[in-house]
Amino acid sequence: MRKSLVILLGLAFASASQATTVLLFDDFDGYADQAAYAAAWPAATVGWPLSASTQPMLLDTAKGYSGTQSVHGVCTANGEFKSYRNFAPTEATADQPIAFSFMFELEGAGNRSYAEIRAFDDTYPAGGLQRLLALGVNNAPEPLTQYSFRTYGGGGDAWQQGTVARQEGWVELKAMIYPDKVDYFVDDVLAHSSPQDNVGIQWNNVMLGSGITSAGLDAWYDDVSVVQIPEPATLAFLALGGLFLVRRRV
Ligand SMILES: [Ca+2]
Repeated sequence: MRKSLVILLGLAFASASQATTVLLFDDFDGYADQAAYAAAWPAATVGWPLSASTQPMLLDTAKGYSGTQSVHGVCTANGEFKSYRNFAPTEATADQPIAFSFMFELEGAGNRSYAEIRAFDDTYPAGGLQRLLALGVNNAPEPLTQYSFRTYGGGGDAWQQGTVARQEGWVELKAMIYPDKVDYFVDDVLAHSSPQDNVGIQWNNVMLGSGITSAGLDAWYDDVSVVQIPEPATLAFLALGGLFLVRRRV
């Protein structure tokens, strides 16, 4: 039985690693210079009512949560500093939700710095926007002391301030996307939850930076990640399947 248990645990871990799909990950430590970064994360268009962005975010060696590099940018005027990257279109299901996360550090006072995950009905910049989730800080609603979350489309509740206060240093912001809701976390503490109908929605894009004036606030981004992960119930089912196989063989 003990041997079976060891094999079972092994199968469970194997199932977990096989079932987790990395859709996008970047620690920004592999780029030799700004041009190399900009080739992977081009400038993105800033939406209504603003004009097109003229430059991507800035690669910097001043600090990194991982390694020595991250990206940032202070927007002194609308239309500055916003980067995008596309990934394979993927739907969040009940068994396999999508986790979008990144490390985030605020520097100075102000608002409107965030990263987004989006779903377009074609590959950006083509296609229409279907869903948008933003995580960071925003200048509404009051109070402006919390990390902020925007849930756009599918019955989402727009910009809201979460329950976790802004703080100095790096924090992990994460959105867990399900077919019927989005849960937002700050360092794994649930900070907000919004309903959202995501059935049939294919997520396919990440945006770094707001691209709109931040009143001097700088924000740093590192370890940007989009993964599709199996829920514990799915893992348990896979583990039971593994146990069944083991028992058949002994
Ligand atoms: Ca890094």
